[in-house]
Amino acid sequence: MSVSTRLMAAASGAAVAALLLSACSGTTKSSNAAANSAAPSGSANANANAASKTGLTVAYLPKQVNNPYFTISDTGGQKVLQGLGETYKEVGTTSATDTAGQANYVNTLIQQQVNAIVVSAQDQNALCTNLKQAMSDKISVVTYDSDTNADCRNLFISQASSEALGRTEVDQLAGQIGGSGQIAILSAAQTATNQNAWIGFMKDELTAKYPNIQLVKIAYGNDDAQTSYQQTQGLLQSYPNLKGIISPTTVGILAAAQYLDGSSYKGKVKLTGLGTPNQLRKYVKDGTITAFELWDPAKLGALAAYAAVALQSGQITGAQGQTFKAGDMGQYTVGASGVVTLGDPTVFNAANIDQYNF
Ligand code: RAM
Repeated sequence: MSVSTRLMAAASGAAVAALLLSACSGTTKSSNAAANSAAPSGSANANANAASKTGLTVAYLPKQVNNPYFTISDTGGQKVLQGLGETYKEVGTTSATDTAGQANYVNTLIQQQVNAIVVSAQDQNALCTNLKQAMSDKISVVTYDSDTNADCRNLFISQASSEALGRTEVDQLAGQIGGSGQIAILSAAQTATNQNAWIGFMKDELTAKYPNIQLVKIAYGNDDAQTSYQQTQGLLQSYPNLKGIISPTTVGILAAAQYLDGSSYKGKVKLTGLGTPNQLRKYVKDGTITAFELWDPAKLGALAAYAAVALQSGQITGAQGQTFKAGDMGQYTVGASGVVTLGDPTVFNAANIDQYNF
């Protein structure tokens, strides 16, 4: 089923089942040298049948630690790691725009000689020097959720195709506003690799398919609830004819929903984007939001954990075509540029949202 077909089905409320595409602080390690000895990340040779190592320390460094989305994703990673006999830890900044802070955390993890770093980058370039140092120290570097430049990590665990996410969000909103009028985007941080990739495809989709829709502004709420709320308010004040907002961030869409819900724009200005079902259920039920989408963050964190262990165990090195097992999630293949894709996102609406609990 094509992306546009899927979205038309979503807009009409029909064929919901067809949309449910399968997506669906620890301690410092003590035996780094032993754990690293047979698993040179980045080398050409992988042994898919090598035994998985135990006793590894895998550190998660999300964009920000106080964001419920990352609590879900990292808890997913923690469960996998504990089940495999590894040690999990999570560190990170409370702000999603503290790139210097994120780089400092990488340095600390290098000093602690963790075996792997799983990181959602606040900025595509800012961590590169530090992450390259980590890799040269034989620490496996797995980006998840938000990538760095490809040469700064071993693998990127991507939540879904960036192109599909960007285009489907535009198609969602276009269907809801009747294909014409002014729209805005409420994003996260201006440097966020993932949001910027999605926005690039949103622009493409608008140009290709919707000549009567004008993107009047991209606002940045920095994945901060208050800033996102104020930016939403500002959009409505500056553009009184605004028909809709796309917010491709769980923090942004929640803040925008809260603002719209308490305003005279509720139900009139359409809102879609990426959010968690538990945070947005109320707004779907009261008519503030018709439909939005997301992947299961816990599965994203879990897949990153399996990938980190596979790298450290020498089962993969990050080269295209290599495969690794991800427990009951099945087998995954490394794609071009070291990207492993989790799957297709799910579109949530009034008909299916109660089936999800995250
Ligand atoms: C926020 C973050 C994260 C993004 C989700 C959709 O929690 O910006 O990086 O993937 O939204």
